[in-house]
Amino acid sequence: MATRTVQTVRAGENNAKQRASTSARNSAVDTVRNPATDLAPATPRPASYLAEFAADVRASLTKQPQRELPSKYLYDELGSALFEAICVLPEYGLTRADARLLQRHARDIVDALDSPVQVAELGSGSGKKTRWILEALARRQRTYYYPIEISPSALAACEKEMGQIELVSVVGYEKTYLDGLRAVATRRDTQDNLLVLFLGSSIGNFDRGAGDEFLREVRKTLRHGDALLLGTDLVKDAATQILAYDDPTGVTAAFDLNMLARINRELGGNFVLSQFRHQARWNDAERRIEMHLVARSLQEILIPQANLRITLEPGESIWTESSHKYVTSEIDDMARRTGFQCIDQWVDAQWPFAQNLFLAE
Ligand code: AVJ
Repeated sequence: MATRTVQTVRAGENNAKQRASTSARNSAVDTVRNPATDLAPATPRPASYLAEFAADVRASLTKQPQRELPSKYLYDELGSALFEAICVLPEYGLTRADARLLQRHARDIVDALDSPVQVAELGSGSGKKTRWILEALARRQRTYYYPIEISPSALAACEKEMGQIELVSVVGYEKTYLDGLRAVATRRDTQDNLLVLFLGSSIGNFDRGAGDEFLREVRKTLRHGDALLLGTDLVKDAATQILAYDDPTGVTAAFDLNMLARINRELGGNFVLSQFRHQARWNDAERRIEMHLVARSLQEILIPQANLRITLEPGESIWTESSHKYVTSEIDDMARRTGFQCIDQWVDAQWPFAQNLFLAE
């Protein structure tokens, strides 16, 4: 059937017409059986990727008084798979609330926008919950869907799933949020409106100031009449929030610890994972959950490919992620400060989470 299209634009590629060839790459014979390198990415990384990873690791791990690692590096192939598992944890209600709101209000959301609408998604992951929006739009027009995702495995899964929907054409961008969005914005037809999806409260990874700055950058790529659907997890009681980021089965701990394992695999690091403990902290002043990896004993860390040697004291932590939480009343202001108007908001009844529809002013 000629109604289905799936394409991929890899980092560093500009040819949007190139067909997805993930399966061909994956089936290439891998002769390396070293457990550390067996997990190397199946799709080629841009040449600059390792140098940038090394520089980021070096800069963040040497920060004082609090050492850090950038949360975007949680999402390699294993990290993305562990995140998918987090999303089905009973304690992590966020993803289900997000999906419920999309399922229930897809029609209201798309009805607020003038046809024709093309859809871009920042950090699509596997894209499962986006189906409701795409189906609602495809009922009235052929719909172009541009998932923007840095994890090749997540992007491939997303393209496969969403490419099945009648009257939906998928062009994946293996790029960072803003690079991807700029590429999509240049490609779209002049008469088309763009709906940008930023779901799952991924905005929460940014400090509040940086979040504003990011939304302003998103706004710059848009035109009047375009829209942004922003998912925001809302403040709830501290115990519920901590359990959501430190579940009893240890999936979130594995997700967090995998960042150290990734540094060992890709940069030759010597982290001993059993000597680190995952911890979730609620920071009330900043209204955010922080994930930390706490050294159980003195650790001499060597990361040759980042040209780094550090000593971690017993009890010293590496801060790996922040998840900011919001109150519904702050969202209007956030929109106004960043060049949008919040025209609608839907809140889940079971798990406090809001879907916010912003129009580009
Ligand atoms: C994908 C960034 C929204 O902060 O809730 C889940 C990531 N980290 N459990 C979040 C995450 C630990 C998630 N975001």
